[in-house]
Amino acid sequence: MSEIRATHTLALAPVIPPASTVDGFVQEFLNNLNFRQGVALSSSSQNDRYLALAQTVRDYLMARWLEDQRAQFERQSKGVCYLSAEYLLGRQLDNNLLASDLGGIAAEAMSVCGIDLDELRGLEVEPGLGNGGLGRLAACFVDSLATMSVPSIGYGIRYEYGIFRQTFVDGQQAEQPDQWLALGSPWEFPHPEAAQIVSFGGHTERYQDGDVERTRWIPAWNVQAVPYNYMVPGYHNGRVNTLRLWSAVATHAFDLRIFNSGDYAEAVRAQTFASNISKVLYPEDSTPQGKELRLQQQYFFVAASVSDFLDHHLADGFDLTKLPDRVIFQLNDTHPVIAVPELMRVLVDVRGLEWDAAWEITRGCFAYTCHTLLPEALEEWSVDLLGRLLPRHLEIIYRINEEFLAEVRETYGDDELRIRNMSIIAEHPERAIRMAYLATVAGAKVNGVAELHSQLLRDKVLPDFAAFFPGKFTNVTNGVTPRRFLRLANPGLSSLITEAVGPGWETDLDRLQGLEAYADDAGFRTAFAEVKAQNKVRLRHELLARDGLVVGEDHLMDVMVKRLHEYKRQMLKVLHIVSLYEGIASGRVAAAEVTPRTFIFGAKAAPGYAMAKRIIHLINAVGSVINDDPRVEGRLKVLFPPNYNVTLAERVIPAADLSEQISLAGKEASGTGNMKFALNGALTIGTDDGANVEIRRLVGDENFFLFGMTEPEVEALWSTGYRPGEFYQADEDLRRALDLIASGAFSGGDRSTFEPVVSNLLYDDRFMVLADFAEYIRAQREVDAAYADQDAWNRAAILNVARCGFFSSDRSMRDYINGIWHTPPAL
Ligand code: B1H
Repeated sequence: MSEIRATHTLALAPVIPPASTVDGFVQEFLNNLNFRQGVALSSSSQNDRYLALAQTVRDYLMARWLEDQRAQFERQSKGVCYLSAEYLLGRQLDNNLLASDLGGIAAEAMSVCGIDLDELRGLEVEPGLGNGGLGRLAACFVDSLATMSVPSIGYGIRYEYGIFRQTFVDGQQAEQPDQWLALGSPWEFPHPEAAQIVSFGGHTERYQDGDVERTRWIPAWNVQAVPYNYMVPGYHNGRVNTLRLWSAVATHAFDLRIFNSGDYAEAVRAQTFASNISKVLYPEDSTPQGKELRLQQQYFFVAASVSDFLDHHLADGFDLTKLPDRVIFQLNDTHPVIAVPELMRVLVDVRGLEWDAAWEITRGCFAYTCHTLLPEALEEWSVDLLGRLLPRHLEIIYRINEEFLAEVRETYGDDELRIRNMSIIAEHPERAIRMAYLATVAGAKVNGVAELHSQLLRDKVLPDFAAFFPGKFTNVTNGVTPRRFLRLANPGLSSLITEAVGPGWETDLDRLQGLEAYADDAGFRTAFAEVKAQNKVRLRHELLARDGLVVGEDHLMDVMVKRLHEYKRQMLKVLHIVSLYEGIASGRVAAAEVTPRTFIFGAKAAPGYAMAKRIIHLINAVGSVINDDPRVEGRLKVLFPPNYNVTLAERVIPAADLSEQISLAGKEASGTGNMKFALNGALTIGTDDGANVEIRRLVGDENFFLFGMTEPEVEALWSTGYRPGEFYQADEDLRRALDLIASGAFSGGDRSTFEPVVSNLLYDDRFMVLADFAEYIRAQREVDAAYADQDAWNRAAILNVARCGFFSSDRSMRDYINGIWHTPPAL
């Protein structure tokens, strides 16, 4: 009896965080080192120390985390479930120290223990559970939601291997597995007791339930989805939200037929393959491959997430018809869209609701964000595959489509062409489910990620849907978290900003406007330039230590970092570099006349994307020739540090003078790197594409280097017939640059190495590199001229910072809340 009472009392006792003092921190750290790592300080490895430090930071956050989970459950107010197959989190230690305001105490505590905090920082392997912008956006959003105290859960997949580690072998990309979990993962909390069972395959049956006919799914196999919780601390607000990532584990319900046949090993093998589901992130950014395992991943995580929410977050006896007032599932692109038929299945088959009532609920619970316009990126699943893996879901999709098309007929009559165009089922080249259409039909709202993109989505990609669903389409321009990408990444600039506009801008980025007045203050400009110079020195040290690369001193830092894709046009940048080099090498231009520039590339190519990999090879080849040619006199450097990731971004972006955002107009949905650069005081050279449009409008034409065709001009050129060869013939600089590549100058005389790149540009050039070349070179000359006047340049850079507060992901979250989610203000 007394034992029970004791336990009961303990359960009610608040969790006490360690004392927020250096002593308190040291004590907790040593406890963790001793009792969790099982080592003494004197004999601990750096990894032990890193793990114990991480555990200590966690301990400080724990009380708030547990309290926020409890309060969120009790309040039962409307919250957000962000469904994303990717979260590109970046390192956690520094972010969590910053959010909890423990940085100072931790640094002192480590020095008391004779430990260099910087060294421990360097040990953390970032969780790279995403490909690029889409995954990083999800990470910025959960950061903002926590900072704004919005009740929300991020759901995703705990890939055992995140985005591959890139190395270069003879200048060519090689991929290594990303073993981010190998040395322990102190930021996660597994909860096997909260596992969900996720089923696949099999068939469906009808049965009578009283006088209603119902359907049941008889699956063929199951996996367990085990959740791992991650803390998402808000910035200085004591709030800790949750990111819940699912890991696949075999169920131990052996297939009895195989088991009874005596083949024990086969029975085990058949089961262990289940754990492959969360094994690896698909490394294709923008070109989904339609692989069966990928559909398994998608269904796996959304089925687990939907059930998790319904089972564990709703009060007892919750009236499911009220679900749209309780939760919104935000679909991060089409990857989680299979959640739509899954919720229908659960409501109808499991919870016994009528179809119409269930559809009413479902339509109120989802909203869809589209992140692309590239036709090849719009996911479709073959009916054959989907029917085999998820037979019940296929039936549900058919019925959704049937009823939807009946409504379309009611409006437009038997307009068969329109009906074929709007059908969720494509008929050619094979019957397939158009996931974007399914999301659009089901979603309460559909949004693009920048103004231009949302407009093209509405007018070009889904015009029939926009006409049919007036008011459904909207825009939310992307944003980035100022905590990670300004405060953490650029402490020098952060201090300057705080001195100028006072504290608090980290959570109210519009206050950067206060910098505007300082653009005309010569003292401030000098201080600003000094910060940029220091950031360049920091990058110089980093690249030397990391990769043995040498950044040019006092160079203009010209940076293009993003996934390697033809539409992003790294080739345009290469042609500019080769053109500058050709001028010097041919003796037409004196090296001394060239603005000293270091070109920095960072880019991973999808492993199966041959052209992208050739372009990587070419960049490296161009770099090794130019960097070693004495005629260049060290005035041009081409550096390509391998394995660009969030950690490297945090070093490179603050050091940049020039941000390259040069995609073909109409192709880059938004871009978010462009925002990070501008906020760190780089000027942009860019096309009228994605969020560049909004950046330029805000910073002003005179503080932005615009070039290239607009989207309507691109369309016009296509429709009149684009012949890249004509541009080649007409432009001598272009001819010289391309000819130099074709000559084998960058491949030891071998003309075949880069021939496919050159002929692709000459004879195909889908992304119109040659058409925009002349304008790009013109704009780069303007850059050189502008950079010659350092004072004016710094002024423009300061204005970029001052005018880009709009691009905080906090603002994006406010736009989602006001325009899409309608969640009540958080307490
Ligand atoms: C973006 C993707 C993407 N758009 C398929 N689409 C993927 C598509 O694994 N896949 O198959 C992975 C990623 N990623 C990016 O989203 C856009 O290209 C950027 O312009 C945008 O800024 C970013 C965030 O909205």
